[in-house]
Amino acid sequence: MVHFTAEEKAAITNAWGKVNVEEAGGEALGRLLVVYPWTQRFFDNFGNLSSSSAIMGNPKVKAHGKKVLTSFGDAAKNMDNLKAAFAKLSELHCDKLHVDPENFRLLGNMLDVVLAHHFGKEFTPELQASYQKAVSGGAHALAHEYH
Ligand code: HNI
Repeated sequence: MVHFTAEEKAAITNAWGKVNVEEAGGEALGRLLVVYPWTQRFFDNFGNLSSSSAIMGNPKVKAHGKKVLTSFGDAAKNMDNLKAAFAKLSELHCDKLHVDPENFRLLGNMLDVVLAHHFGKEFTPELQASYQKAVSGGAHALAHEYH
């Protein structure tokens, strides 16, 4: 299980407070659908995904990205027990949605890109490393209830 030092927790929480979850969520999910187009098959009820501009401007992508990132942020308040924080969502993504957990890692990479854009020079290697740990911990926890 991932363990976070007090410094890492503080850095993550502090930086997260500056993230515009609505914007970053839509951007990260949009990028996932553009860069890894096979992930579009989970969202065939989202309407027009025919080009990168259609995807990035699609209101359903934005709304769903916000939902995903909001729940990610809520779980991040529970860094000492990500497994418990994500147990219900893990079951949902496994049993109902059948999302291959590899996709959590891909989305995490996209979030990394979005945060790097957003923070610029403030996204120091230390902060990025803390985030990567949080994202991979989250991805791991989300995959935990898979069977
Ligand atoms: Ni995910 C629904 C959280 C990654 C495909 N997802 C949700 C919901 C939350 C959520 C919250 C809404 C649940 C509800 O309605 O009760 N998803 C998360 C989190 C991550 C994640 C925290 C990773 C950080 N989901 C992914 C990925 C995919 C994905 C990587 C596919 C590539 N999720 C879905 C789909 C739905 C979904 C599909 C249902 C969408 C719909 O039709 O409403």
